[in-house]
Amino acid sequence: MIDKGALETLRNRAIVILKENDLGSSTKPAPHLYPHQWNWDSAFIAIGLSHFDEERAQKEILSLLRGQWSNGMLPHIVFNPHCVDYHPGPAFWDCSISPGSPKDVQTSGITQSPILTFAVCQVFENSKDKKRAMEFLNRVFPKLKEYHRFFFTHRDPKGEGLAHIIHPWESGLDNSPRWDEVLEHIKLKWTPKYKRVDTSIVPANQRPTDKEYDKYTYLVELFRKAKYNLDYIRDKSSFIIQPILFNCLMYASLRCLEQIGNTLGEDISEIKQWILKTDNAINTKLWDEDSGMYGDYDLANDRLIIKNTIANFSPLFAGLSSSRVAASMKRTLMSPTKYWPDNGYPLCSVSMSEPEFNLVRYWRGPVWVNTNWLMIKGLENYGYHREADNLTKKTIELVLKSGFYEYFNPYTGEGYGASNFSWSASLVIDLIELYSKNE
Ligand code: 9WN
Repeated sequence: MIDKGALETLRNRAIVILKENDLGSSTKPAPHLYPHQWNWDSAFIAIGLSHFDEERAQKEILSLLRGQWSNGMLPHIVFNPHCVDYHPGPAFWDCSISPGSPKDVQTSGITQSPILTFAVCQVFENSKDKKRAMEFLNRVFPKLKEYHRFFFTHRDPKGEGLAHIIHPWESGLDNSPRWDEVLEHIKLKWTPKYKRVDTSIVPANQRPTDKEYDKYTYLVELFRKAKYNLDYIRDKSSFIIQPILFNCLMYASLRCLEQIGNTLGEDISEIKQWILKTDNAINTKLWDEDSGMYGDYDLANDRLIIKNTIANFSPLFAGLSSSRVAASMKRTLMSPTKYWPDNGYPLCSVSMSEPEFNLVRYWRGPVWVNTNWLMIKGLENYGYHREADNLTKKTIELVLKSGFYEYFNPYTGEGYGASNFSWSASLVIDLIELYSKNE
């Protein structure tokens, strides 16, 4: 059992970090490395904020919604006008060339894994002032519905119930080995011109490689040339993927959108149809019976990508797997040769059994607090309370030992990437709440 005093000190420290990273109505993910507002970060951050400042949690979400495009898309970054040294910044994205971009705020031209509506539900549930929270729901519901409609209208041209992404940054798991082969196949028709800022803040061996950054930047240049026209991009680009994690978060968010609609007495028939379609598609198109694993569908090359990484287990979070499959996923997550190293810290972001497994490099092996949090919720969904408690405890112990880092070495617990990372702070607040209830 973790000492109560230690938990309280940790919680207070987490609150201080969120206050230090507060930009007024949004929170930067980290002091230097990420000086703007990010989409799924703000969703995770709002969940933590809702435990001690529900008004500020609502503000976080409203701030992100300011960046909504006319087609419903919520961008992956809403830029902070006071910060100029980030690549790629607003001038590089140059989103004003698209008639659909918002006029009064600058944003990136892509989206990110959709956990926002799930976060809105959590913020509502945790609120004490229900009258104010109902007003908040009323205000955000139409925007959230447009946001979800965007995926079905613009990211699912064949009406399969699965959304596709057009850039690794949209996944949030940027340099995951899941897309190595797809990126390898992208031949650069010109050399992208840019200067990396990230590797002057964080050691280069903890970040994506220059080769990967060339591809990331090249894709942004391609989108800019296409004036962010999604039909054109789908036609010209070879990075068009239907990821399991993205779609599971979308599904969980849709369930919450349905719940919000019910609470407000809104018509939810369209939302119900979206839910049904996505549920079927995840368990057919993204499931591989031979390997017993979920995967990402590579639309450009018409094949299912099977790689043993943490994303595969996101159907637990969405509650989309049968209990047989959930039991097998739980065993894999607990395995000391895959995700839960003996005498180390769970969960590796890539299975130790994969050749690409790396202890330090970003999304290629290190432990992340947000993916642990997703898995804790997923294990809870299937009644694996003991395992969920154990993972909660291990995650809190990791942060107690090393601090609120962005990611951690699964063998030693050493912290990597940005320090004082906002979602590590906010989700630890949520986990402490859970842990204290269960003890
Ligand atoms: C690019 C902000 C974001 C997270 C992503 C994480 C990282 C950016 C980067 O930081 O991505 O969007 O510069 O590497 O991969 O999940 O949202 O914390």
